[in-house]
Amino acid sequence: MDQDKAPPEQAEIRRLANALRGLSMDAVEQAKSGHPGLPLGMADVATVLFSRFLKYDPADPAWPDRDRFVLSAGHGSMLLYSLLWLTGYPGITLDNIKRFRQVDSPCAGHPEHGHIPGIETTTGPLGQGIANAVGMALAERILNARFGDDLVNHKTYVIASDGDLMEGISHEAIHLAGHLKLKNLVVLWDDNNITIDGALSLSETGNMIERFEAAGWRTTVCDGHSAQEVHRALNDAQESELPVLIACKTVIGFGLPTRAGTQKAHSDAPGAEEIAGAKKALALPPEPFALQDGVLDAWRKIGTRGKAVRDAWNGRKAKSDKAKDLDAVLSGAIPAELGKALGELKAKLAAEKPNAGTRRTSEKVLEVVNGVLTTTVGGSADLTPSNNTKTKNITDIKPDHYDGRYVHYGIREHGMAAAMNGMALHGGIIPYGGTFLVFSDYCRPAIRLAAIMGIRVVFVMTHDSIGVGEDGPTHQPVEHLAALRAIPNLTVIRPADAVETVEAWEIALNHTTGPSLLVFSRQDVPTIRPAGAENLTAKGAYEIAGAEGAHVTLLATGSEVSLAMQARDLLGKDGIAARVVSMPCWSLFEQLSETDRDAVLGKHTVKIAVEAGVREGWDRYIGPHGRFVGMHSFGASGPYKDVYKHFGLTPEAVAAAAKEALKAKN
Ligand SMILES: Cc1ncc(C[n+]2csc(CCOP(=O)(O)OP(=O)(O)O)c2C)c(N)n1
Ligand SMILES: [Mg+2]
Repeated sequence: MDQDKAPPEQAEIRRLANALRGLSMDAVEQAKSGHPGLPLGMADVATVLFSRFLKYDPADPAWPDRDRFVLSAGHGSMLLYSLLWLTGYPGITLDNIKRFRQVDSPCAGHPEHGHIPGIETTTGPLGQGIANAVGMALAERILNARFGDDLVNHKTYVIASDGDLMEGISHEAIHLAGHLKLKNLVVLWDDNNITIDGALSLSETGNMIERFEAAGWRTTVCDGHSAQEVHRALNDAQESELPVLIACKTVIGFGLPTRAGTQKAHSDAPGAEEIAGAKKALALPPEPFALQDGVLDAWRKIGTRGKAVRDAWNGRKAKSDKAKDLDAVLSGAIPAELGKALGELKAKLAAEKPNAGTRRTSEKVLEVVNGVLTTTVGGSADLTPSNNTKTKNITDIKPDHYDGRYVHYGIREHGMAAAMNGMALHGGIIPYGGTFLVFSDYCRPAIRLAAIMGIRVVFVMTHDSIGVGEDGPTHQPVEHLAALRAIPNLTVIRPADAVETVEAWEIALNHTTGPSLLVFSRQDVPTIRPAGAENLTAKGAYEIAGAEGAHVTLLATGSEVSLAMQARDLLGKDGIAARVVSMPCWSLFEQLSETDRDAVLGKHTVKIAVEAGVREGWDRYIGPHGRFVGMHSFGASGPYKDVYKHFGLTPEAVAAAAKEALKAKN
């Protein structure tokens, strides 16, 4: 913020920073676990940032035009908790800090979004935070293009450690940010030359500065313990046309008498002697959690410096004719109009009965979605024509041109998924992005974090089985559905046909407390579901074809529902009444009452599950007398119909399994 152009006094910054240091080391000591090294090392940098540059107001932590601060190196969580408490954020007390890392404290081992206002994202898995920040910075540019500098103009600051920048995801994130020229992104690298195993030289010889420059960043180096140098670097970053890396040369565990500068400072309680020595050196009171006189007041005053800026923003917003639109966009609300439009599409598709890959129907749905909503931002990790994620009514986002709604993420699945998380966290955007289901493994850590955080992100995963065909086992997911269903709070939906595809999108867009992962087929599937206003996919599972006096229930998902329908016909010809249950979403099904679940599953029938994936999870539904027809190995290369036959995924095999199960039971 420009009222703070004058460089700060070293002594004043150090005094403030030492409060962060004192709280951090005492909390770790008390918990007998945690990571003191980063908070002690980066305290001076963080103090300059929070006292001179960062735009925030603890009185309104969710103020939309605030700068975002991401502690990518989440192990240094005590730095963030100390900053939040000292600057006066609600939702955190000194008592919480004293109970750092205890189950009743919001001050968890690593920062968790939602625990305390001001924790912009959940970090800890190294590299995720910096990639989230790329998404936040991109979201800011997109909204800036729409609402202008008066309403949207803020920065995203990141503290990243050596580990953050060594992780592969950082490569994807850094290059994406450089390519897109995200000038409002500033990374403060804790350049301390230490990781857990010891000196960085054990595992790294590359030149980080050159690496960032090669990716299109502006770089600078500063002494992370010099208030003036940090101030100069941050000041220079303000008007950059490129994303900025500031290498902050620091001493890990700054102040600890014997551990400073060594890997011993990274984690663990330093012990009474180290702490006593550090407190003496830093002129801190010896008692645990005690602060120097006047320091809390000074920090609280710092916490009020954003108020005037926020007031000015509120003033501009009050006068703006875009205010209403901005509020609507930031609310994340889905207009009722969408339900109507999707209902019409559903009726149309049910009447037309397309024989098409669900990925193709998904594009049709998206065409409607992107026409009604203005907040969806799509993308793909270089599989746009295969994922069918780009619709004709949206245009590309390009460097310096952020008024589009489609991101070419490049072949960067992990970076894409984490950037989508960042966009969702920023607010004002509903991100969706695609790749092949088999490469969900490349996104998995970010998907998991989206689920932990409970944010609305839509992962589009096409080419969902051996139905991929000729590309062979490397491209044919078999274990992925099971692996993704195992992630708590992730809504995995594998629609059977065009009608369920519409319903799946409707669920995903309206689901605001967690990510959804939509699984679409490459190969054509017939439309089975008749028209009907009710979203049956939202039940998780339902009877799609009944049978009078059924002895057998065929449970299937996705493309195997039509296979089960054919098996049902075969069984019918042999006088065996079989019903078919489509199970597009297990986690939604689990939310039904036991009675409803029993009714859908057909409690007294023999159950046969059919899915072109591994068996894991299905036993819960088929019970001891059931059979599973699916994959028991990786797939194979060949035309997809031949591959299905090769692995015994045929209507005949399903019918035979049903007969065998019936015989064994009777
Ligand atoms: C993806 C991931 N791998 C491993 C870890 C465990 N871990 C935590 S910090 C760290 C590296 C420590 O070095 P650095 O990032 O430089 O942090 P510093 O010790 O300087 O604070 C590791 C391997 C992790 N948190 N995330
Ligand atoms: Mg380090």
